[in-house]
Amino acid sequence: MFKQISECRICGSKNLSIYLDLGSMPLANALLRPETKEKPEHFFPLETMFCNDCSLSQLSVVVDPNILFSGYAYRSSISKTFRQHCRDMGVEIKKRLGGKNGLLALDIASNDGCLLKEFRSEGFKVVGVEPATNLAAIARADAITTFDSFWSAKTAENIVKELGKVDVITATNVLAHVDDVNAFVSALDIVLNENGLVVIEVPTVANIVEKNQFDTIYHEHLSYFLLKPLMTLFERNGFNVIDIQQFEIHGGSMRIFAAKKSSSLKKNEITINQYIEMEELKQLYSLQTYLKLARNVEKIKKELLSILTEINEGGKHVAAYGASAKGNTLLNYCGIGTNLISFIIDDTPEKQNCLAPGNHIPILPYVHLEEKKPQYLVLLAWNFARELISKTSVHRNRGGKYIIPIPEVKIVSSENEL
Ligand code: JHZ
Repeated sequence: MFKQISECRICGSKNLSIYLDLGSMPLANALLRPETKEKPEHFFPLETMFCNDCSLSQLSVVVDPNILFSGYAYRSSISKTFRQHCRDMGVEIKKRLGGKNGLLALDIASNDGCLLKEFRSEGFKVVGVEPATNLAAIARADAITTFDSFWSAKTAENIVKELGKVDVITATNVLAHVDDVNAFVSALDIVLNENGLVVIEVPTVANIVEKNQFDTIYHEHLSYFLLKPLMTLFERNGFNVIDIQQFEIHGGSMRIFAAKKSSSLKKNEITINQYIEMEELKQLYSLQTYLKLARNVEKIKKELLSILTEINEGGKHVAAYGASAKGNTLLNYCGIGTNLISFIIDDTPEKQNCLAPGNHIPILPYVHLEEKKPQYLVLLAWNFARELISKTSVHRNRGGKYIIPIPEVKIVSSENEL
């Protein structure tokens, strides 16, 4: 069901050092459904390693992707913030490609079609690739052509055969999920037009170390990126990284733009060099920087456990919002179960009435927040804290508070205190 990694997935180096061990964990999205909740859960080691040669952070194991992604409960379009991010991306990319209508956009791991819908509104023709059959079906119901498969050279060839080459390829929050990243990038070459653009978005490991975002470490995320190893990856496979942007989404992400080496698209040397200098300055190419994460993670665990225990002992009631994958790393690492958090609210229909993996906290629809009136809500999707606080006026107006676990445990009463 899983394999051990002994070589860096970008550069092949064996010079890898473990810097954080989160113990044995269930899969972050392996929710227990009412009909399967008696089945035994599987636990896998969760450790991060640093490549002392190319600086890529990566897990020490790879769980079979068929187990992780064939049916997938995460729907990109649940968050208004993410939908807006996709809308802005459509506008930005159209501008970069000269503002023409009718260009063909391919989205890899297109989920429920969240991003492609926005591209379509901008006048693109669109096609998605999505291995989770449940999500591909949602996109197709919205008339988005979707290939039901993992990204590979074969999928790329099928697209060329059926639709021809594409003008832009987007892949948001997927590269971190891929084991053979070299095969992933080299397959882009098959389907992209000569002057086409590749746009990749990934959360950055800089935020994990600086903002203690250890909860974004889970078995789906095999790699944790910096710009430098990404440049190595693209250059090894016929591409140049030509620009980079930074966004707050998902706790801090980078968007890189890549083009074929033969392309006439211009490289934004200044921005790229400045970004690399920033990574150097923050010592992100040094193992020592990553080793301090373990101490901070332990501190968050202690503080969160102590706050939750105190509140519960005081007779108050705690629930959570957002049955996020990262929430499950946080809860399971800290050893938090129904004794401390009685339920988790989530608006994703596929997650409701399931139990969260490992901790078995029930996941319930919004209406339970109104019925059960907890005094505290732990924001497990702290990356959407503003959106979640803003939509829970019912909780706020009766004096309910929010516990934000990351980057430090903090209790707030409103968005203004974030
Ligand atoms: P959210 C996901 O991780 C999955 P997760 C994935 N592995 C990835 O790479 C990262 O994103 C980047 C719910 N919610 O987005 C929806 C509401 O119910 O922080 C989600 O279950 N109502 C592909 O799972 C969860 O919270 C709302 O209004 O850690 C958010 O999960 C909002 C805003 C969210 O990512």
